[in-house]
Amino acid sequence: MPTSLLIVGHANTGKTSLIRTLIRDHEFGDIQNYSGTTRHVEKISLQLNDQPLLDLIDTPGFEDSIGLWQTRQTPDYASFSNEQWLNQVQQDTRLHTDFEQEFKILKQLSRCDIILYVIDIRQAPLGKYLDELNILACANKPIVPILNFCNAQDNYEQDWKRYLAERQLHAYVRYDTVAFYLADERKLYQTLQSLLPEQYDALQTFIKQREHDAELRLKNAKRALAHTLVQCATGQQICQTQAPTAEETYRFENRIRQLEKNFIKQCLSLYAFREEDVALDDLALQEGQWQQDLFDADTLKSWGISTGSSAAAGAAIGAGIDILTAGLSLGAATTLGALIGAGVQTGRSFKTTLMNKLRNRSVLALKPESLIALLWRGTQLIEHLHHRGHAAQLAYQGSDATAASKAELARLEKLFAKIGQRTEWQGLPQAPEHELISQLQHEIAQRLPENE
Ligand SMILES: Nc1nc2c(ncn2[C@@H]2O[C@H](COP(=O)(O)OP(=O)(O)OP(=O)(O)O)[C@@H](O)[C@H]2O)c(=O)[nH]1
Ligand SMILES: [Mg+2]
Repeated sequence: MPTSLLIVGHANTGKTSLIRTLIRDHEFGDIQNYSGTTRHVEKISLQLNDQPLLDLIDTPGFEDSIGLWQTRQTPDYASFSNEQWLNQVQQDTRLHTDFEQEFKILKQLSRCDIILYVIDIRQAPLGKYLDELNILACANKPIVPILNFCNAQDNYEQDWKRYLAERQLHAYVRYDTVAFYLADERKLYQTLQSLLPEQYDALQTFIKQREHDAELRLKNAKRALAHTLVQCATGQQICQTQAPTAEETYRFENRIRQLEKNFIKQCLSLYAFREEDVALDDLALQEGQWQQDLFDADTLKSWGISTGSSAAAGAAIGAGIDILTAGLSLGAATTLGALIGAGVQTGRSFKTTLMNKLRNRSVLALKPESLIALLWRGTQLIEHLHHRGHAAQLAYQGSDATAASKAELARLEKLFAKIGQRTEWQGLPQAPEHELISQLQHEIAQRLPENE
């Protein structure tokens, strides 16, 4: 039998949000920034090995706990025990209209195993909340207070803790359903473990599984980013003219943006979010962020041909096929082969053909600066999704915080320049095993915190 957790609290404290975050599903229930959103009791289960382990029961919020608790003091119920009052008051048809929502909660109280009392700690512990706890205590069930909105700057956390301690409620859990932390969730399940000794092992397995799932999501997201960066870095586009046409440039830019969009889609799917949860502007690509001239000294340098000037570069190419092929990585040689529409060959005819072809061609390739921007955008997105609760309602629009040292920038530029030469990695289904890829993975990992 699954353990049944009754999620209760004042209206609008985040009860439905808590359930969405725990089940990692934004479809559950309805969430609004006003009271009285949930009007009916609704149940959903957290599973372990395809079996329900914990039933989460959402309830409408308390609206008039003060009025309801006053009935406890009336002569009708004076001689009753708390539990008797709880059962009898629900039968009183005169009260049904006044306490319609409260009675839905009371009905569940006798059926549940543990009560999770959700508190909006931006509110001080006032009388109405205290009466909610008085009412809940009548059920003689364990109560776990959830201090929700714990990331809100102005809050009454200390007051609530003091007040809860006075009621012997020491095992509270801090939470924020919008900014999610695995450690908060773990604390919740550990608290349940202490209350449910017979479920200890199952809950332990469940905690481990949640941690493992989170680790896997992070690992796969990092891997997808590395793959995307490699595809962006190595995706050179050969143009039919000396300077790329507007159409060729558009096609190139579009391809890069599409690669980033695919990465975002992969992450959304990994973290079970919807497309509307992320609203990132298109990557800004301005002219000059890619290399256009084959005789550009930098372009040739990145292909392993060292020259003093563009003119010298042209001369260097003309100087002999040996210089060209000797200095080239396999990737660059493949690109040259593709340029002349043939495989990589040697010999005089190749040199002549190559010279003629190169003079009338250009190559579009993303520059390291743009790849660094892609790396930052990617790691920021992963970090956001890793900590995004499924109750969050605002779309992620990116972040500007990209503090990087000069040394880091130089290191990344160098790394991307090297990866860019590996055009043989273009189109591979995943980044290959290689020292450069390990370095890239290390750079990504450095910008992302450990799984927490
Ligand atoms: N920033 C922040 N917002 C939250 C948090 N929890 C809930 N909210 C917001 O608070 C509002 C109310 O959340 P709900 O989950 O609908 O609250 P509820 O307790 O189920 O409300 P009722 O069903 O009306 O009783 C929504 O706008 C949520 O986005 C939180 O931890 N942090
Ligand atoms: Mg609700």
